[in-house]
Amino acid sequence: MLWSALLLGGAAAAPMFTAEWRQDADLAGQAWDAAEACMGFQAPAHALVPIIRKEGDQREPEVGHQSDDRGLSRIVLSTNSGPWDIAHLVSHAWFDAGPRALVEGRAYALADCVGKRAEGRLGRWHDDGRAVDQAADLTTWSELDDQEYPETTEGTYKLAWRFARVLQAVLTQDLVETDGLDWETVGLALQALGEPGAEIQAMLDGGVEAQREGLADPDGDGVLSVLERAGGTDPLVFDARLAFGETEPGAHSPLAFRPVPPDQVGTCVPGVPRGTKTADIRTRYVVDGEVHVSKVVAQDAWELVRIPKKASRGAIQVVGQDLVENPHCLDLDGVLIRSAATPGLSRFRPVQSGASRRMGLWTVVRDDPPPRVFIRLWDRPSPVRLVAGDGGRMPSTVRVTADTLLALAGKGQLPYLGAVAAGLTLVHHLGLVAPGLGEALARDMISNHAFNPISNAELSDVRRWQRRIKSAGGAVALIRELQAG
Ligand SMILES: [Ca+2]
Ligand SMILES: [Ca+2]
Repeated sequence: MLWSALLLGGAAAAPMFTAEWRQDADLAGQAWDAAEACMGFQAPAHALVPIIRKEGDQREPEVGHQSDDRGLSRIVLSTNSGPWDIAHLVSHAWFDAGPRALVEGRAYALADCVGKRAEGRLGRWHDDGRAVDQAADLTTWSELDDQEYPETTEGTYKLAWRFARVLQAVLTQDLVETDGLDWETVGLALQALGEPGAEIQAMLDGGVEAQREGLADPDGDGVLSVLERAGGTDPLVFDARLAFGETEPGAHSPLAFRPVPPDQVGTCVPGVPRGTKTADIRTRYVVDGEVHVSKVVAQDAWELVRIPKKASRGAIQVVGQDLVENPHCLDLDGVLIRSAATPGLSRFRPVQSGASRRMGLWTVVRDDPPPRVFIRLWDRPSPVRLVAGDGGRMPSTVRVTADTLLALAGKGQLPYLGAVAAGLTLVHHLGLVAPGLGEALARDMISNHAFNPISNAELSDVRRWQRRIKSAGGAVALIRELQAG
């Protein structure tokens, strides 16, 4: 065997990691083997690479990796560094030179591949695809930014990682794997791609806001918005084919396939077979890059479907032909209404769209998770009428003013249920979980008292609030009173 080693001469070999904690050296060795498998070649490194855990707040040496012209020479960890940090720092043996965002982003992408191969031993960095809160501009990101604006650091690492995934998607493997890749080379390669490349370049040139927007996956189909635009799909419309490689006929029908937002609240079954109250559904979701498909289960049409919390994206698929819109559950922007007994919830739809268009009643800022008001309609005599289903979080910004209410009441055109929905939503947005007030407001808003048999609150409660509205001098006055006090 000796002669073959001699023939190969100085061919790179895996380094030997040494560490005070034996587990660090073992994990680094596993990370190295996984990274080599991911990349298909060895990175330069010293034959012996020490791993140091520095004490507490000791300033020197800096946590990170060190390299010289012979490659990776040392890894410095803090006392809290975990397996994922080891995977990331080992990955820097492959990516060490060049602009910071290109180096860090590709090291993270490699560490992610390492984490996948190591099957949980090295951990993973979860990416839910949401736009990062704060970040520095990738094209100018430097160590200095981290010191001056520490709050942007984590977001910028995530942006850099996502940008590395964009490069993996559009550039040749050779180029993506080249240590020392610089912005000029990236720019030329993008230019050579024509229109899709120009889309990506425009995002880079657009600064940090354009990068935050383009390097996010708001529709949850797993493809970053800038790549969707480059590839001609809609960045705001979930595409089952992108997400799951779904090719079954009907998979794109909005009644058969619906994304489940990662808000852990649940989503309506979109469609049901005509004339039934149950739907055969399955869920599909992605955890750590793997697609999971559940078995088909029958579910009541008014129940919500959830996917596991850790899923990065998911969808419901309704199995069956001749689907109609689910009459028991309505999932509108910002409002979820479901009814165990009463079909015909689509009557709420014009109220919601009309209200948001004209008056902004449902103009809820969609922060994470989107704050939503739940309105649940039950058969009498259940005393449970309104459930605030947004986990106790109140919407951070809701533009509902007394004038809005006045305008709504003045129209006198809302269908009864719509007015109930508006009233309940309004009191919830005001921070008052008072079903009786919601219905009393609804009755006050509409001139037509042809009440629907559904009651959203106990009648005595409604009457109590009706008396308060009267003694306050009207609904607007009462709302002002309640807001003040
Ligand atoms: Ca997307
Ligand atoms: Ca899409």
